[in-house]
Amino acid sequence: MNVESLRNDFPLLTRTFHGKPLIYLDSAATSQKPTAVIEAESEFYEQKNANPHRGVYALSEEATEAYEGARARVGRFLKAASPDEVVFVRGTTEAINTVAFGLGRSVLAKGDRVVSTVMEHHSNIVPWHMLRAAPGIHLDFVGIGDDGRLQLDELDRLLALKPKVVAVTFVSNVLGTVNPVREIADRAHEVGALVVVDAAQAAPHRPIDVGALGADFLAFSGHKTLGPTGIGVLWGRSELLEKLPPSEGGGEMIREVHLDRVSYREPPGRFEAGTPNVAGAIGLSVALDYLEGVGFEGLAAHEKKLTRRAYDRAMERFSDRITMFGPRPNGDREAVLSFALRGVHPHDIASLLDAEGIAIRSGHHCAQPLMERLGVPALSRASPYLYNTVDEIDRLFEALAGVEKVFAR
Ligand code: C6P
Repeated sequence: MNVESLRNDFPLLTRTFHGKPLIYLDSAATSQKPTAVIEAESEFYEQKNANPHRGVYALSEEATEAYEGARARVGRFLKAASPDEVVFVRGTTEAINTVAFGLGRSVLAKGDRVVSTVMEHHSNIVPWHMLRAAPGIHLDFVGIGDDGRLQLDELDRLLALKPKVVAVTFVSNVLGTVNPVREIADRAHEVGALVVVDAAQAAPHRPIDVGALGADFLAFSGHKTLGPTGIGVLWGRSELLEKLPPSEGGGEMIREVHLDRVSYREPPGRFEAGTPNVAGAIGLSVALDYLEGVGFEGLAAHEKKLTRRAYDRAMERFSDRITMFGPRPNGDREAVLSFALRGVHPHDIASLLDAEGIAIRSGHHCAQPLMERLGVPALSRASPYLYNTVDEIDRLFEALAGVEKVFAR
């Protein structure tokens, strides 16, 4: 993987802020986009724009073909049994809401249990929370150990209560922990639970094989995976999607509408009410081409190197004045680097780094239960990706040393 030449594919990385070249370290929030993705979106609008599935004229048929081609591309990315298992949605949030509310109106009844974990993003907690009111489910959470990994013995204890659903993130957006999804799915299936996997932070970094993972439903967002905003994917096993009631009603998702009754199309159309984000779907398919063209093996090696460098620099410069969260750098983890610097609030860190052209995120990272578990109000988070260099990691830690000095005065 040649990072220097690959950076030329990302026009935004040439920007400067406050007179300094941008060092973008917030890819877990959203990735930057390669020119190929940006051009694919504008090419759709310049050449193919029409409402898919509606017109019988040639232009609409081209739009339909491009949209369905994108679906097939995503299907191959996920190693889905069929493109019909791929539902286009706005992002991970909409995907999990679609599953939660669909199950809430079909599989789940009052008193049923759903198991999630304390390391989830709010989008894999709040929809389930909402089902506490109706149909009236119980929600249980698997905790984490001090090593930032799920306590699987606790999962076993909760599985003994026979939950109907286990909803788990593949990779934590705060800790970088990679959860053993296959093992969790096997244990969940033994008690008959459905397994919902949040792959928002996994899809950008590792190949996904939904069958090998043992998932029943899986969600990811295009914008974290080099693709456009406003497009994401809900994948579901065919026989489960067929039984899932839609959460939204409207155009194109129906088979027949009468004044006294309505029937729905087969999946995936049933879950795509209204005019879809065709340009976004095409952009996403090109993003996946780009990502697979780079190659996940090279990407993993590069991210490992950046993670290792960050830990080394953190220890050299700050020793026990810095706390790095999540599993140790040599284990199976992603390059999501959350940290706390003694005596400095994360928001001050992010603001002072911004003055150096460095973009990191600070806050609760939409994971308040995890912040509570870690005993912190907020954290700083640097999340490098394929276009970041070792030099940028060094500059992050140099700038952090400057921040520390400001607060030592
Ligand atoms: N995390 C972050 O900075 P949406 O917003 O729907 O594309 O993705 C939601 C989501 C779901 N699950 C996980 C694990 C996530 O990390 C995210 C988004 C961003 O960490 C924005 S809060």
